[in-house]
Amino acid sequence: MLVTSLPWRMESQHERSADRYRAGVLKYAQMGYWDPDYEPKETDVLALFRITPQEGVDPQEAAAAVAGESSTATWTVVWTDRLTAADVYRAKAYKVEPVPNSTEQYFAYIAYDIDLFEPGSIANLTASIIGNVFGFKPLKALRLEDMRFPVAYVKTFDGPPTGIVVERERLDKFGRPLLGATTKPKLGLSGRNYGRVVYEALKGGLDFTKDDENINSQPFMHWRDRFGFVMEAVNRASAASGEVKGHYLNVTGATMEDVYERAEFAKELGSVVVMIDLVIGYTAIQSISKWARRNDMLLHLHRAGASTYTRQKNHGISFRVIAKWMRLAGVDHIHAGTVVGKLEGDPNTIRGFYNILREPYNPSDLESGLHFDQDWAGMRKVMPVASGGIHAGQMHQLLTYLGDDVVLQFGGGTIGHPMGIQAGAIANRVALEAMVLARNEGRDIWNEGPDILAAAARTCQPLKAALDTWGEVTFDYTSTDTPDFVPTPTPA
Ligand code: RUB
Repeated sequence: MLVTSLPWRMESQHERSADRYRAGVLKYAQMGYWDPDYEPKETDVLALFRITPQEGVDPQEAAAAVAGESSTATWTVVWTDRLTAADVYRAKAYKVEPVPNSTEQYFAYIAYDIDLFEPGSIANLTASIIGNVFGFKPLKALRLEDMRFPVAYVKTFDGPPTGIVVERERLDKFGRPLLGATTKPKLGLSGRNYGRVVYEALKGGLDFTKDDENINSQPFMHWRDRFGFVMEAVNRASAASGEVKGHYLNVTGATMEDVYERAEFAKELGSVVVMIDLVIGYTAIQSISKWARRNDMLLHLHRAGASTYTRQKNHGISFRVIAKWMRLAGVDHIHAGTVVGKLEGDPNTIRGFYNILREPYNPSDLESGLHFDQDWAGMRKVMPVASGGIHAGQMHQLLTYLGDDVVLQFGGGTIGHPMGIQAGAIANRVALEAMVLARNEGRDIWNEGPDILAAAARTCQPLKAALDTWGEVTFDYTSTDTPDFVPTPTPA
């Protein structure tokens, strides 16, 4: 028996057993990937998976397999484990429990030693945690529900280049949500017409306008044309209103060279913000984040593509994990849901996302889907962006659900206004200011919201027209991505 005085080389029971390293196939649990006695260390990275084992597969073995395949294991015993600190490097599934109200799903808790991960690299983290394991045959489905990052690991990332506090200082805007609009139609406008839309929306009272996720450099409008006309519009609207304004110039491109070239041009033109799409990938996001930090630029992230793997509860990755990765990777804005708009958004689940982005510390809170305590160790905060099918008539709900540190972004709800784009922006600004004032005066905006809006509309024709057009529009569908732990209502 190999004995050494170094604790990391202490041999476990698994290693001591004569059969452990005999060539052939062992269960993952027997290889040491299931350890119900393991107590996670403060420095461990923790992951919670929702596993759906195939019929006849024991849940603990399935959890062990996930731990194995997302850390050091393969399907058969390899003697080369013994050349490593295998007991340390082996991830440990340490708890498995049935998912409430489900007969076939289980929550599997897995601990990973911090040394398994390259410091400051989302690409490296994800290559382990979501690398191979999602295609593993003994599982019908697998979802990464949540992660806990130890402070020692959090500190290896720079986080958001700007953060909420500094963003507000740069913009000189406090005490209310920021307002934005996505330029519509999504595709097809020429540079000059695009600039007109931006000018009207900003002049009417919005703080930001935004490129859509799929606007890059198409034949109808090359990126340089767009950037030039947009910045002319931003500058004119700022001069006319006396406010700092911005337009998220989407610098997404086919290569990193394109991304940098576009970002540099945005900077030369004096933009305060650039935008990227999630689809550019984690390494590209971290690269442009470092660029944004060096250049005092806000970095807006549109989560294009995320719903393909975040929405369904049985397989994929919860958006709460993407939100954590993106805070570490370092973005200043991220789309995180509206609750009331056209896109997926259970109120409790969205609250969890917003807390991840905005709080210095997240205590575990099962009702909002937060399974672990997460200490952000002073990392800057990300401004969530609420966007997708929202309009002025929902202002009381938006303010109640989402609070002040958020960008409320009305695309169709600005540009589709019957009196024009500027009127659409005025309607949103007046609705917001009326609602913030009412809240600050102590009124119950949840219940009195429609009256507060109606009163403001009596002296604001654009708001009246917005309410007449969209006031009744709702998107009442059952949410897909809901928390598993919600309180049982107590009978009265
Ligand atoms: C907004 C829009 C955005 C979505 C993306 O347009 O289409 O791309 O916000 O979704 P509109 P999410 O305001 O006209 O609906 O923000 O949830 O990622």
